[in-house]
Amino acid sequence: MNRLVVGRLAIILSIITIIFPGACVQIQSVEPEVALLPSKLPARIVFSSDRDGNPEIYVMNTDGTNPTCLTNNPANDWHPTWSPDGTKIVFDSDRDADPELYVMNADGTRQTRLTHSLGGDFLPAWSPDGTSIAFTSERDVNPEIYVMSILQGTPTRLSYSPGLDFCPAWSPDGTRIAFTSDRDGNLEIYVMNADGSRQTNLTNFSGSDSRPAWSPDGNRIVFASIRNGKEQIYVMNADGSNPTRLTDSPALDFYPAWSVDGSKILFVSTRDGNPEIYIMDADGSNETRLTNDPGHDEHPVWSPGSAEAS
Ligand SMILES: [Ca+2]
Ligand SMILES: [Ca+2]
Ligand SMILES: [Ca+2]
Ligand SMILES: [Ca+2]
Repeated sequence: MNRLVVGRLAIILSIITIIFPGACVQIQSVEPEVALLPSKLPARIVFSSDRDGNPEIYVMNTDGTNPTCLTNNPANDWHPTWSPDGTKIVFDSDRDADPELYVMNADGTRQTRLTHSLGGDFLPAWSPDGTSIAFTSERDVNPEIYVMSILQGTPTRLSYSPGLDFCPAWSPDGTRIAFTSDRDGNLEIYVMNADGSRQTNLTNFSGSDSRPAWSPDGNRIVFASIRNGKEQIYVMNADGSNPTRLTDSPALDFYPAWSVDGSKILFVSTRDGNPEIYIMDADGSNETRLTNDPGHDEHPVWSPGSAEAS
């Protein structure tokens, strides 16, 4: 499914380039409302699903029960993730023409647009200290990684490669950002300092490697890779060493994400006919399906602050 993201980026890139050459950028500042204390809220999984006709943002309990729709918009509402205190969800939506970032309370109220760029803005990731949101944008034509201050709303461009640069993921200490880039010929996992310096690749395989996510202790990165013929879930040390395959399904496995205590990994798989969300132990054992509907259930992210299922 990372390939679908890339395809989507490429398609929108073409459209934006044709319609909005030299597109200007205007950013709306955001009220700083994120508390930095650990969440006392029960653990939830946020995800996107088109089970009701078009992509919307949902939350469910960590055992898959009580799925609840938070958005109700004919547009594509995608790529949700949590604020560090679990009280807010940031996501992207094309409800106002091209994809922009939006934030809402964790119950779906107060949906507020964050970006006003004429290029698509995608795949947000909230910094661990709550002050910034990293994201992917086509505002400068080519997909690049940006980081935007919550206080000032001013984005800073972090990548400058002619290839695809997307899917930023913060290290738990906030000092580094992992991301995906094809700057060296095919999709690899890269890491950089949070200011964009020292961009280096962690993977170097001919197949696509994408969608990095740091373990809560910062020691490992889980990712999706096609290095063995079909997309599966892998984990490696944070320095790129010891890549290890975790899933071996007959279908595609992608979009991995850690539980807040690092003991579990969420992922999406098509093994049962359409994209569903699964959970497994961090060593790849005990794979369990959490969703069961004909729609595309994707982008699962575990809420911060609580390890217990509600
Ligand atoms: Ca929608
Ligand atoms: Ca680029
Ligand atoms: Ca690769
Ligand atoms: Ca499904």
